[in-house]
Amino acid sequence: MDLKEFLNYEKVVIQCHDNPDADALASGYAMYWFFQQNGKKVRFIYRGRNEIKKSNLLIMVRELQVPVEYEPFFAEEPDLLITVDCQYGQKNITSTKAKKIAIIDHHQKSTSFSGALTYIKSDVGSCSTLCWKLIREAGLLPNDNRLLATALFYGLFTDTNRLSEVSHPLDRDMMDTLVINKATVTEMVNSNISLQELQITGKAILNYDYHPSNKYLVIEAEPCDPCILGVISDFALETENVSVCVAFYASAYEVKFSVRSCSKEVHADELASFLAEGLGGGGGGHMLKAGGTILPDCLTKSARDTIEERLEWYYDRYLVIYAQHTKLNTSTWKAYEKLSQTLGCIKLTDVFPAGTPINIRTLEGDVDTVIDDEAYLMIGVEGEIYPIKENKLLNSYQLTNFVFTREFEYEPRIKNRATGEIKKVLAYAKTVRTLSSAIVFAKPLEQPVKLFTVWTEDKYYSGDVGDYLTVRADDEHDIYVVKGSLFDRFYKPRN
Ligand SMILES: [Mn+2]
Repeated sequence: MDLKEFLNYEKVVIQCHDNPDADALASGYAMYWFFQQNGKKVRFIYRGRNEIKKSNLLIMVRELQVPVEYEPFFAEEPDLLITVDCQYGQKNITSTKAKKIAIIDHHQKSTSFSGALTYIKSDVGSCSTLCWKLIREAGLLPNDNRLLATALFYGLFTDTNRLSEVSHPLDRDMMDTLVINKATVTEMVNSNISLQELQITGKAILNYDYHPSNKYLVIEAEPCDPCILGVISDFALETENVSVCVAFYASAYEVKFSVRSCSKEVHADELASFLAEGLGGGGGGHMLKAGGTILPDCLTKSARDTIEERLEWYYDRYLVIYAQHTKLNTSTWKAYEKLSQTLGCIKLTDVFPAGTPINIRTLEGDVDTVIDDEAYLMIGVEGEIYPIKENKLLNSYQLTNFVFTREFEYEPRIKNRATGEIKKVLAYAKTVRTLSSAIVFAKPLEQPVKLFTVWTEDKYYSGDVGDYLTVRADDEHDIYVVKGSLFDRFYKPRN
C-alpha cells in the first residue's frame, strides 16, 4: 500500500473501531497526520454507542492532542474512508458510506467486503506499527511529531500487554526508533485500570479452574480491557504447581485470551495459535507470553468449553522426545541420502569490524553478540538465520563467490550496538554448497512431536503429522524434524 496514492482523493475520513482503544486512536492519529502534512483536508472519527471514558484514553486524547471526533450520527459520504485497527463491514465498526474504502489492520483477515484497498498484516503486534511503517515509506518521519510518536508507542504498548507479547521485528524496530514523552506514558500506564476492573480481576481469580495432571489454570474474566488478562495470567503463573495459565473473556464481539507458560514443554505462542486455529482469530507472542483472539461467530459451544477442550487436546496430542536421552529403533525406517543444497552465509567481519557488539534482528527474534574473526551467519533454506563458527561451516559447506539472493518477509538486519548504525544483511551474503552427503533414517510422523534436540535442550521443535522424524546414521542422538513439504527437496531414497 502506497499512501501517496491516497492524496488524489478530495474528501478523506479516517475511522477507527467503535469503543476505541489506544492502538486504534494512535493509528488514526498517524493517518490524520499524514494527510495534514500533505496539505489535505481530513477528519478522524469514531462512532458507535459509547464515547471514550477510560481515563488512560482521556489522558491520551488530551495530552497527545489526538485529533479524534466522536460522530455517532455521521451522515457525510467521503471520497475515501480509511478504517484503521479493524475491518470495514465487521461488527465492531459502525458502517459509514464512502465512495472508496481502504482498510489498515493487524487482526486476522476476515472481511468479506470486496472492492476495498487492504493492508492487513496479522502477525504484527499493533496497527500503530503498520501505520508507522506506511507513513515512513511515504516520506514522513513520525519522530517529527513527538506527540504522535508517543501515541504510536502507547498503541503498541497496550496491544501487546506492556510489550510483553511483542514478537515481530517490525514492532521492535518501531520501539527502538520512536522518541517519546515518557512522563505521559507513565501517566497513562498508571490510570489503566478502573476500580471496577480491579474488582473484575479479583472475581476472575476466585473462579479459577485448575488441572493438576498438566498443571494448568484456566481463568475466565468478565469482558474488560484486554490488559487485565495479562495482569491476571502473569500473577496467576506465580502460583506453585502452575506452569501454564490461560486467562480469557468472551464478549459479543470477540473472545480475547492471554497465555503464560513457564514450562519448557509448552511454548505460549504455539499454544495461543492452537487455541485460535480455525476460529477466525490468531495469536502472537513468544515462548513465555502470548495472546490471541477468537471470533464468537466461529464457536459452536461456549468460549470456556472450547478453550478447555482445546487445552486437553493440546496436552494429549504431542509425543515429547529428548534427543539426548533417546535411542529410536530405526530398524524398519527407510534410509535416505542428503542431497546437495545451496544456502547463504555472511562473514560478520565483512559487515562490521571484529570486536563490534551487535544486535541481529530476524523474524525469529533478536540475538546480541560480539563479532569475532570466526563468526558467520547462515541463511537456511526457509530464510531462517542462525550463527555458525567458521570451522563448523567449513566442515559441512564449501564457500563460493556467488552472490546469494532471496526474498524475505523481513530482511534481517545487523545493528552496531556501539554506534546504532544498522545494515541489512543481504548485500553481504554469499552462496555456500553442502559438502558431504550424509545418510539418515527417516519416517513420517503419525503423531505430532515436540523434539528437544541435542543442541537445544531448553527449546523444542514441533513436528506435525506428515513431517519426517530423521536420525543421522552416524549419530543416533542427532534427531531432528524435517517438514513434510521440504523432505523431497533435501533427501533422496538410498538404493
Ligand atoms: Mn490493535
